[in-house]
Amino acid sequence: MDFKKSAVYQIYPKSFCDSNGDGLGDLKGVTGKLDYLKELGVDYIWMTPFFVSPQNDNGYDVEDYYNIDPRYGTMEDFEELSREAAKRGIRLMLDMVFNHTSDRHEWFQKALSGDPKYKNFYIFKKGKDNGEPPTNWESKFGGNAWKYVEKFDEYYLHLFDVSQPDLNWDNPEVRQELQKVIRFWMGKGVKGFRFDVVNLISKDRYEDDYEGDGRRFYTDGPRIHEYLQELNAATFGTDAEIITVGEMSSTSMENCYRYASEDGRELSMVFSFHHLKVDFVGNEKWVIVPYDFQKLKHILFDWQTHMAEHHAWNAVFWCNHDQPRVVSRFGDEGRYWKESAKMLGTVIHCLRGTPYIYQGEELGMTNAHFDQISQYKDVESLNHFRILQEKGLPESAVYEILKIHSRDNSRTPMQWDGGKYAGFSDAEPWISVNPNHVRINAESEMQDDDSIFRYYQKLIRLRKDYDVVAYGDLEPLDEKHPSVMAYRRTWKDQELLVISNFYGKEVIWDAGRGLNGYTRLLGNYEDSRLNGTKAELRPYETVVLYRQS
Ligand code: TEU
Repeated sequence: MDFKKSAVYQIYPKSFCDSNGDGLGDLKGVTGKLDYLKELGVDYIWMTPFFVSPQNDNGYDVEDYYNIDPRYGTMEDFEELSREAAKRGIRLMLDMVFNHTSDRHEWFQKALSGDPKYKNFYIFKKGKDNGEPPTNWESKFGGNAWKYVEKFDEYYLHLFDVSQPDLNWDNPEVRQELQKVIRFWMGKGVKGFRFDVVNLISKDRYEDDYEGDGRRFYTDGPRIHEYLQELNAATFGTDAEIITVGEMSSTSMENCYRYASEDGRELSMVFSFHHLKVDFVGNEKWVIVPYDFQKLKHILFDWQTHMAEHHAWNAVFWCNHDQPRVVSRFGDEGRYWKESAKMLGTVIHCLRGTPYIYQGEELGMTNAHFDQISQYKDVESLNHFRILQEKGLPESAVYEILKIHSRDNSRTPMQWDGGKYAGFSDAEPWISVNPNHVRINAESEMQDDDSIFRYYQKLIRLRKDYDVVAYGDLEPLDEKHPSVMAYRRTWKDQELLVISNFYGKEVIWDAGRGLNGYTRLLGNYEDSRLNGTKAELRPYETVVLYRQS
């Protein structure tokens, strides 16, 4: 399967579909929805971790890489899912969390018991003479990144939660153990792997960071390419059918040229996040500022053109289980809900790269807007609820921030129908259902020919039908325009024009060239108003034009 023509659908199993009435989604739930995914037209399903885990970070804290958490089902359930998916031409992509384990992992338990072999699986260091932790690095989830262990009078590093100790990749035994994990799942026929925060595995100097939170000392570290090439050669690199994607935290484009180079020595493609920080202040996410549209375009275009120049491949996306819902973020979840959801989908799906759809995005699911702390489940949100108040923010202001930035916004149950628990479960779900499920749900989307779901089907199809969508180069058009994002893709004799209005106001966009002679492939209004060199765009209007010379 050509990954350049494929679309990947991300499933957060805990929130997708509950088959056994315990309020938690599970593997059988996913199997039961394969026909839905086939109808959508996706080629791969990326499943976030369902391995044995205490679930402090919803499975990104792995206790056992070889077994399935009983809350999600059994190995038989996994095998059934894999078989049933294959019957429908869908492949599975598993999520490998290799930067850290759970503190309940056998390796860490042995480390804590004092076994030197396993202590060297993790990163233990002495504190400073003044009694402070080894460095001032901050955990991504808030607070210092080191935890003191009295027994050793040492600290261990945890870039994420305190229950997620970082593995020591400089130890070859760790690397070999992790290779075994990949080979095990390859043996089960898995044809895709996503590597969690994989550019953080090569730590460099353990020094205080006086300019930032420490990330420059552990991001895209000195041995990162060596480690990825080794992993590739020892595992998935032996099977040309396998596709891989690396989640690259605060990465640089120069490194991504190598991570995702077409030479195939490292990974097939990368997720980068710079375009999703345009509503932050620098790296600070816990603030409320309008998103910077110019910056958004600039970053997307920059990555598009430079990655192509360097023969490297992007994963293209707006949404995942860590991001707020895009229609609430860059669209209009109210009056122009449908138009803006379709426009945003169009922008991503017509870019150069493999598109990823996060569960519910194809229904136009919106942010949760929770306003009680009991509704929040995410460790990062719960930590910041406290941290922001300690900084002096009133509780009401903290809620306003969480409503915009919390990862729980994307983790509410999938909205299958308008029933009590949205058709997700018969029991009360682990996290509240968004009340708008009575209006926004798969059942009603499937019945409407003009729905967001039907539109996503077309977007996925476009990439398969038109080589220019899959392979074409990209050229930004009128880059500085205040409200329109436009680009041209070209491939051999094919040309595609994608013109999108990101705002709720009509605008006339001057293409500077004739718009005649193109066929309209897709748009989110009944027709398109093109006149000579001008496109008249209604609120959130998008249009995809095609021509073959
Ligand atoms: O996320 C990595 C990561 O750094 C961010 O997504 C982070 O959670 C967020 O931006 C902080 O504001 C990956 C997983 O996708 C995430 O779910 C895990 O919690 C994290 O790694 C740890 O494994």
